Amino acid sequence: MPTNLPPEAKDKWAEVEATRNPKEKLQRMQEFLSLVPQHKGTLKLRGQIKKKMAVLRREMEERKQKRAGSRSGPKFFIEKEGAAQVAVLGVTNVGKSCLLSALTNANVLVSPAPYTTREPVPAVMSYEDVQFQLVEVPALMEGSADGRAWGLQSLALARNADGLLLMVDLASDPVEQLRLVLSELEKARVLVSKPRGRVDIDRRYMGAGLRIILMGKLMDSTMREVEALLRSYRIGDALVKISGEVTLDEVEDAIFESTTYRPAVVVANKLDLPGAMGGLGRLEAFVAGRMPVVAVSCEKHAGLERLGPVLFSVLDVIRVYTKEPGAREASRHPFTLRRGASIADLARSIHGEFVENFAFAKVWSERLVFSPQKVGLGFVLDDGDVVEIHVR
Ligand SMILES: Nc1nc2c(ncn2[C@@H]2O[C@H](COP(=O)(O)OP(=O)(O)OP(=O)(O)O)[C@@H](O)[C@H]2O)c(=O)[nH]1
Ligand SMILES: [Mg+2]
Repeated sequence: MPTNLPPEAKDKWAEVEATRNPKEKLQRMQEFLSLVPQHKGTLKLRGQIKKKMAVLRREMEERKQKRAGSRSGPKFFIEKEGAAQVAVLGVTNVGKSCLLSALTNANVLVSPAPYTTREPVPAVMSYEDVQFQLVEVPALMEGSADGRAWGLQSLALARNADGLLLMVDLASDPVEQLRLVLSELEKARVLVSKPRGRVDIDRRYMGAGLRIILMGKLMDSTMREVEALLRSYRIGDALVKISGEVTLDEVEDAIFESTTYRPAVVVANKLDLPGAMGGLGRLEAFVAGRMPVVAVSCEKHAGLERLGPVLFSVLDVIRVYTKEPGAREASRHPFTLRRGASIADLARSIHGEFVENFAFAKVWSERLVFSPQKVGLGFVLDDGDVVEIHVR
């Protein structure tokens, strides 16, 4: 539904974007909200802005605490490690800690009391020669996305992760639990199904001009209308990339906040409890193939062996083995990259100098007609490739 904002509101949003000082920004956002008409078409937008304001308020508070020298509560940012960071999400008591304790050597407290885990817990899970970092995220609940309890920080963790494990308890209405988690994620602009299209608005310095690159298809508008919409929000200096299938509403959404896509796997836990099989049937019907569903019992260590391969495939991880020029065999420890990575990405993850002084690379692979093949930085790698990099 279109928002049809009055011009004053659009002008005000341009002011919000131009304001750096958090306190003033908050003030302008409040003014913006008062200019947004209260009808169904603006419901989502108003929610979004309120959330942004809540985030800003919390950031200001944290900064204040830091300045005052007090320990500013639990640490919610987790440095990435391994091939990918995977956030373990769910309502309370579904067995998130139990999963970590079954798969990793993390020191976590598993307990029937609700809301036991109150800060994120990182741990490393190995699958063949790949390491995934699992992060137990403090439980989500109704209202997390509106700032209830530690909800905003938990959702920020999900947004920052490379993939998600959405965990439910098969013995207590798993469909309702999953619905809640998906709805809080959606409010935080995190999608678990690949969107049909995407809009990236990269704001540029004054005078840069407005450039729109259409790599996909506009479903209900013309380029001229897209440009008019952007200009009505005073966006005159930006690089806008549109890929896939995109509607005009989605362009407008992107002006306020971008949506991110995170691949997800549903972990259906407590398969050992009575009634779990019925729950699993209803859950699978609800998910309807949108994401893989892995049924497990963390307590009985059952079904867990499927998680590694499923994560490997949804996260599109590939393993590449490097070889020193002249050596007879490749290193047994692979570099892990995401699908689509090129020789340049590999070179960068070994050492920055490898890109600067790159001469050529040789690749051994069964998918090539001849091995080794001499390739350049742009060559796209695949799982199992053996690569030898030559520098000048
Ligand atoms: N029967 C059964 N109980 C389980 C299983 N996994 C976890 N539990 C129990 O469920 C309760 C909650 O487990 P936790 O791992 O602490 O759950 P959590 O999701 O980390 O919960 P919070 O951190 O409190 O939000 C504990 O009493 C566990 O023993 C399982 O596979 N089967
Ligand atoms: Mg826990």
